Amino acid sequence: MRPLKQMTTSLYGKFLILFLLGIFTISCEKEELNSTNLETADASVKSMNTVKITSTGMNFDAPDEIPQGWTTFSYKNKTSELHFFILVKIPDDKTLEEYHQEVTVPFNNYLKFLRGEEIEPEEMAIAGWFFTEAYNTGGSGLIDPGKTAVSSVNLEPGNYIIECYVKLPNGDFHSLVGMLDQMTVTNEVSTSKEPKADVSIRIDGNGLNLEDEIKRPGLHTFSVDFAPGSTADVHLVKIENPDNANRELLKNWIYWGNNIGQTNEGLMTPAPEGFSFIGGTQEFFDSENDKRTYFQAVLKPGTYALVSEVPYNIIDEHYIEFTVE
Ligand SMILES: [Cu+2]
Repeated sequence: MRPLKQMTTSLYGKFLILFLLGIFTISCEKEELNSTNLETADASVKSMNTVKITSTGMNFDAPDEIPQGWTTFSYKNKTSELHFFILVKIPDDKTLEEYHQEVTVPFNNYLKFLRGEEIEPEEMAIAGWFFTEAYNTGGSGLIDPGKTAVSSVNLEPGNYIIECYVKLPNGDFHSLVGMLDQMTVTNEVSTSKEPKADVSIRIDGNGLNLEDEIKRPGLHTFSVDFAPGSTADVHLVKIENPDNANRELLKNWIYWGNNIGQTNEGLMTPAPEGFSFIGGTQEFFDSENDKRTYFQAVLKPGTYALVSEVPYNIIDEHYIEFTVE
């Protein structure tokens, strides 16, 4: 969920549609690789400083409190559906219930409105504080059922929401039906160190830039630098049959606001076939400073794409393929 300040600092925030309609004014340090056959870093991160998050259904099982500083999240998707998690830093006095009632429910109603349902304006009035006082601070990329996504972020003390907004086949956000949790980052300082990367990605006004060649299979740690104001994230996708794959299906599906009300609506499951989602990182938004996150993945020989959740009209600047030999 992208706050207004992101939209005002970027011409194409993830929530540009909301802005245009203007109806919301009311408002790892130590990893072990068990097997080179692993598609992701499943079970590869065994560190005392790793924070585990697990989904067993439409839920998040996460700690209530973690220390501040560098944190590596191991997000295990033990469901039969595709998910991700995003961390949203919210004001200290806001509760999980308030976020649900004042952000998740009206946002979900807004989607229904865009699909042509009759919704009263007050039913889709997202709270103003969400646009001015909440911002995204990392999380995982999309991760397939049975897989684990590993991502790292440097967190400040505060009040955080954990959320997934993939959509059910009926159009409802996963966050509406339980994929919403709250976590406090305390003043205690994590002993974790910043990860070391072997692949660098940068996201800026030119899009998604891959700054290193990736050729060898095995475990890789990706750093992702976000230029000030950047709202694009990174998802790592394996293209199972590169000669036949329909990339257009993926490029249309990857953004929540694409094709609303149509059969190929963005982020609505099932995802297009032929693509395996194996992690990545959500963006860390800052209007003034560069921010960096990390993610890990185990690559096998094959063709992969790095792609951001951005509207279709700018997807080509946010889409890069590479081949592991
Ligand atoms: Cu989900």
